[in-house]
Amino acid sequence: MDFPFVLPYNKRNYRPQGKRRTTMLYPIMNRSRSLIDLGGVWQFQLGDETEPEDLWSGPQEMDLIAVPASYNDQKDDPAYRNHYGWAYYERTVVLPALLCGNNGQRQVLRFDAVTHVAKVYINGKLIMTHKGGFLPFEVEITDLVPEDGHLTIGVAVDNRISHSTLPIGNEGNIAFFGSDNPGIPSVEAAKIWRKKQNLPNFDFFNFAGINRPVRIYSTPASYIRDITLVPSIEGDTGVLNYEILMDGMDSDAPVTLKIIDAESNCKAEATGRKGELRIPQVHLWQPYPGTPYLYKAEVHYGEDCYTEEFGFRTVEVKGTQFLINGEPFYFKGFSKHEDSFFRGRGLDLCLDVKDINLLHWIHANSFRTSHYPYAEEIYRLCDREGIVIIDETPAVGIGAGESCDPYKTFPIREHHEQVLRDLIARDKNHPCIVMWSMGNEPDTEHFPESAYDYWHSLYELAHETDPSNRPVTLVCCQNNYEKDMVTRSMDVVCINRYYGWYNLSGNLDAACYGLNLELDFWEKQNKPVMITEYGADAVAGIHECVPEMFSEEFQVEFYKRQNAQFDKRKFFIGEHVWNFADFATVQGCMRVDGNKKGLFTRERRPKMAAHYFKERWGEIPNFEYKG
Ligand code: GCB
Repeated sequence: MDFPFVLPYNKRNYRPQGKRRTTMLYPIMNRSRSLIDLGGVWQFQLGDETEPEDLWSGPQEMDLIAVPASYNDQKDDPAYRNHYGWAYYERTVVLPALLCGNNGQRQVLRFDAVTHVAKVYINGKLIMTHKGGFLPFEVEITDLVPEDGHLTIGVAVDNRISHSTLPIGNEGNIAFFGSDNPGIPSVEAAKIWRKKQNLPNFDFFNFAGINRPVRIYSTPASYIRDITLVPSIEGDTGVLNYEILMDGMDSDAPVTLKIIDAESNCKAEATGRKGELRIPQVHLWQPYPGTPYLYKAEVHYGEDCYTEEFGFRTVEVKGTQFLINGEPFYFKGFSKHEDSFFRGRGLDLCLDVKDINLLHWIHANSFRTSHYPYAEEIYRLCDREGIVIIDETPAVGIGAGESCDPYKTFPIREHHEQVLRDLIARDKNHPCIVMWSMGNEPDTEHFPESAYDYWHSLYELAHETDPSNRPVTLVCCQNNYEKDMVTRSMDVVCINRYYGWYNLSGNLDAACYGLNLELDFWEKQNKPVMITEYGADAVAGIHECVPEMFSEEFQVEFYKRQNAQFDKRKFFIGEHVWNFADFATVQGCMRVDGNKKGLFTRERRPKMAAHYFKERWGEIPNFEYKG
């Protein structure tokens, strides 16, 4: 049974744990919708593992905390940085009179992402619970807004990761401080140093909290709930199949749709919730430096209206090519992270704009949202700026070594399916997205059949769910590729490889040998293949005449040698460097102040390798690189 995603709160249908319906429009302000941003300084207190009650009393002594942002680095306190369990946020606002009372408007409280579990309270009562730290959720609060407009919003946030969360945390949550091998002969003596903590099965810091905006928006009582746009191209005509979902009070008002071009001309219009529109001499959405031309779909329904931008572009896998608008595309770019000083994983629009400009500077045309869905704002920027995206779920870390089949032991499938559906529902209309990645580096080697069953049902789900039926992939780790049955069955083979770094460390001759052996294998599979991660840590400022690991010179040499191998292979359709920038991760003996594989430092200064790639990618066209 499919319960409504937006839960109008009243006693009859109060269902905080209800299964969610996966449609949700990005919140906008226009003539029919108001939008209030609740970003700012909230009150905050760390909790423990105790499950919060259904009634909110509001923690007594509260710290200040900025929203949106992760809480971990906002105070120089190990309790913040290494927190394990719940944390509490609270803010009281007074809504304007025109948004209160029975005014024929719905008020909706929307969270763009709370990491990883959120319990939301309004004026003391629990109204919603949401699991999953990287996708939006919302709840209708119309009946909860009192006449005087006072709203106390409480949010309890749980940052614990486990085998049942995405990303995956190692079960047990008990670790020896500093090392898994304490070097203390007596286990009993060593236990003194054990402490409960998150043990990520992934290599990025487990930043938590209200990481993305919190907003209250209004719609008329009868409203547009979702818009699906499926553009295609016939000759020089753009064909748009569309479907509009409406909800709220019963209304027989007609639905109308207008297509407006970038010069504000109406190019086509239609009435009805579903149909097809044709636009002759259509302008295509092309990756930069082509023109990422955008149209607007303007939908009216009764008193409501909503405008969604979209682009006409096609994506297709044909033989060993990845075609955008019918031409073979070469991916030049990065796997990235949402990561910055102080904010952690918090939305930072200035950083997003800076990163897009750096992508242009270095002549990149694409990136992957490793290892989770990013904030909606970056996709909107990429639509405008012509940057191509591979959009990834937070399924990272599904693996537990050769003695444990994660697909039989991790209770994750249902959540994974929900996240995949939610991701596609959120992002389906973006022209910048050309492929879905179901996850990063799961175990596909030790239990090849279980892995195949698991990933193939998700693969089919992704294809069924995406109205535009984009290609689907799974990003695979350095493994025994001869045993792995999943990777070769994806629409595009995406491989993360660390020849010369984790494997055959420092020996670039051997690395090229290993890489070429593997490329020979892939050549026979008759699929497009791209590298979605390869890289070497380089500590900015370490220079050497004879390049050795961790120096900037080694990082350049590493890439030069491997790129030369890729250039020889026609089926090889792209290179995504790991990583765009240095980033924070779990402390450990392999990491010096974070992961240093960035081409840019965490503060976005270029290393030598950034200059090397700027030159290389400046000479590689988006299309027809391999003929
Ligand atoms: C990988 C992971 C990525 C790590 C990277 C590394 O294979 O996908 O999350 O950060 O290697 O630097 O070790």
